[in-house]
Formats: sequence, structure tokens, C-alpha cells
Amino acid sequence: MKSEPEVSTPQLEVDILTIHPELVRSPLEHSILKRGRDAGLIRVDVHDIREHAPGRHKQVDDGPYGGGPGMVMKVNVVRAAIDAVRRPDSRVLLMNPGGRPFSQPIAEELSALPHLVLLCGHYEGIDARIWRYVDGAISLGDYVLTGGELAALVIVDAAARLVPGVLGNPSSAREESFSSRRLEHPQYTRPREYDGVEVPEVLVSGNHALIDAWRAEQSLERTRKLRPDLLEE
Ligand code: JDE
Repeated sequence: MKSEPEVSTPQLEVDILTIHPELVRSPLEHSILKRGRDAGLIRVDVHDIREHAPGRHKQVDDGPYGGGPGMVMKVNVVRAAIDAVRRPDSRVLLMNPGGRPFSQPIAEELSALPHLVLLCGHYEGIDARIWRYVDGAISLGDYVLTGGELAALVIVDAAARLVPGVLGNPSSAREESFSSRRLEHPQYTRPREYDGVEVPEVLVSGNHALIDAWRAEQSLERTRKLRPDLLEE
């Protein structure tokens, strides 16, 4: 009887399409993302869009029809890069300032998908005919980056830490901060006194009911003061 090693598929698989693969790779090789990948909980691979450019010149961009500054990424090249990784269960997302604003609920939604394809745009964008081949676009916020790479890394980081087992500690990532629409309570560690400032007495009292109540109150107070918008609705 033949026995094969049991290799389960990662909870979340991500393929990142970029013209700067080395820029994207290094952050994936550190800290929690590295651990999650090494443990087989997530798979993140980076692909060079240029490998899908035909011909000797490997041209990925060209000047815009109608004139104007900058370059536009070629639709045939980007589409070929998508098709090389896309599966029937993929969600293909474009990093773009015009996209759906990224948030913790979107990170939760993405972390539960089997396969994400993150497409990093560059220059003045991608030929508009690309929209037929993607499922949506995500924006990190109202500013323009030099390319979608840093945005894609933010999305991978926020989604990966929600995959069960990726964070070392068992206390659920979903319970904290933004999921409950509250800022975190302040934290302290040793020394007990630093530069004349003492750790709040309650935290060394050993009374856990009192500590929980103090933390909840601090959390609410900080949110009221710094991010009152989180408390509305
Ligand atoms: C993502 N928030 C901002 C930028 C771009 C003029 C100049 C540049 C089609 O793909 C892109 C992607 C990007 C990079 O992503 C961001 C971003 N969240 O900037 C452009 C568009 N117009 C186009």
C-alpha cells in the first residue's frame, strides 16, 4: 500500500502580480508573515508581470492614447499575468486609489477566501480594458503611491494575521481593537517607575475584575478622545 505525506493546502493562498517582485518579497520573509508561511498556514507567491510581456523588449507599458505624461500598463501583458495564476475560486483585486476603501471588515472577508490575486498597478495606471478581468479594486486611502506594491503588502499583512494559527497567541485577533470599534487600552511593562512616571496602581493590584473594568474604561475614553468617529453608528 502506498502512503503519501499529508500536505494540507494553506488556509489562505495569495499571488501578487508586480513589476517589482524583489520589493514585494522581502517583507514576506520576516516576522509573522514568514512564520505563517513556514508553518504552511498561508501561501504567498510573487510573480513578475514582465515575464508575460511578449517579444525581445519585454515591454510592459506604453504611452497613453490621447497624449499626456507618464506610461500606461499594457492590458494584454497584465491579463496574461492574471491568467497564469487565476483559478475558478480566485478573487482578483487591483490596488488602486479609486477602489473600495480598505478596512478591518474587508480584511476579515479576504482572510476567509481560498485564493487572492493582488494586482499592483504602476505608472499612470493600467489600460482601462483590464476591468473585465478583475473582480474589484481596493484603496488603502486617499493618497497616491508610486505603485500598488506597498498597498498589496498591507492587505496581505492584515488578512494573514486573521488566519487561525498565524498569530502565536491564542487570544483571538478578531476580538481586539478595530473589530470591536474601540482603540486598545494602554499597556505597560517593566520598570514599574520610569522617568518619574508610575505604572497605574490598578495594574499591579492583582484584582482582575478591577483590571478588566479599568481597561474597558480606558479603551472607551481613548476612543472618545482620539477617534470619536468609531463610536458613531
Ligand atoms: C492604493 N491607495 C492608494 C496608482 C495611479 C495616477 C497615478 C497613479 C491602476 O493601478 C494604479 C495603482 C496605483 C498604486 O496604488 C495606490 C493606492 N491605495 O496609489 C495608480 C493612478 N493615477 C494606478
